[in-house]
Amino acid sequence: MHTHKKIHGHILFHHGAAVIISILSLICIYLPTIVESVDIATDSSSSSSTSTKQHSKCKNTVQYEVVGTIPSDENAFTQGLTYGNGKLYLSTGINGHSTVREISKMDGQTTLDNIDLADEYFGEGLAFYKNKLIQLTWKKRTGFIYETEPKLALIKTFTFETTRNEGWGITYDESKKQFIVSDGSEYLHFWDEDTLQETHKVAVLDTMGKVRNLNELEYYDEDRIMANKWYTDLIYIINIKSGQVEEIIDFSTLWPRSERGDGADVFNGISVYDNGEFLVTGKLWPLMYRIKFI
Ligand SMILES: [Ca+2]
Repeated sequence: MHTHKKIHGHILFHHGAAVIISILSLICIYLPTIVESVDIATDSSSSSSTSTKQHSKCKNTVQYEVVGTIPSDENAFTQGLTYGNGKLYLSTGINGHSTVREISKMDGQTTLDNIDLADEYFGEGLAFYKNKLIQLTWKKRTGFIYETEPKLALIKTFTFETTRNEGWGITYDESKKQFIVSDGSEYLHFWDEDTLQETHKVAVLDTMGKVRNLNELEYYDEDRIMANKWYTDLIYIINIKSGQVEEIIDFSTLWPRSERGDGADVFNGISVYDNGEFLVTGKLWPLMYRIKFI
């Protein structure tokens, strides 16, 4: 679920560890029971989401380091983060607060351009492609396409269907001229770039079975995407042909939950950035983190 936190006014905790270089090894990740207990996928065709099973992944190959931070708007309920043509774009959620905006790539608190969504829409995933942006909304089966030059402007409204008929994350796969869409179910949905129609969908599986609640997405390479898993501090690297989870990267020490206070919501938001870096952040977080995989 996306709405259990309200927009907050202030975060009390100083982000003291932000500039410390952090190198984390991925060993085997065992999610605590509490993480699985909040899994909200409701597809009654499977009971896999309701167990207290432990996920494990032991490839032990992906590490990251924090190479810097960028201030972020701590009132932004980050649902989509994307980068293109040297510009950084953000989609925010919550009815009445949803936006698509260009933010300064040096200071995410500075909004350079902004469009408010109508109150009925809850903004979700966002992806840059061909100097345009595509934005999903959560439950209205509605998406928007914007031109980005010379400024943000709505050029198309479209409707869509997914397994759960929700919009969560979206990313663009230029190599195949397609969008990849998550909706909280275990499926990745593949949409033709031009028609915005689904061409196929692929179930995401790890060693324990179906993986649900994949939230913000980011293209990784021709074979793989990255996904925040909702309500965890994990990023999954997923093979888009097989649906297999190839890696799970643990970001739980990036900004530990014990330091976040009541204002900040969950880890969410991934985007490519300059110089082979990625940006990661969370909903209502005061910082974005520049990271490199090593
Ligand atoms: Ca993204």
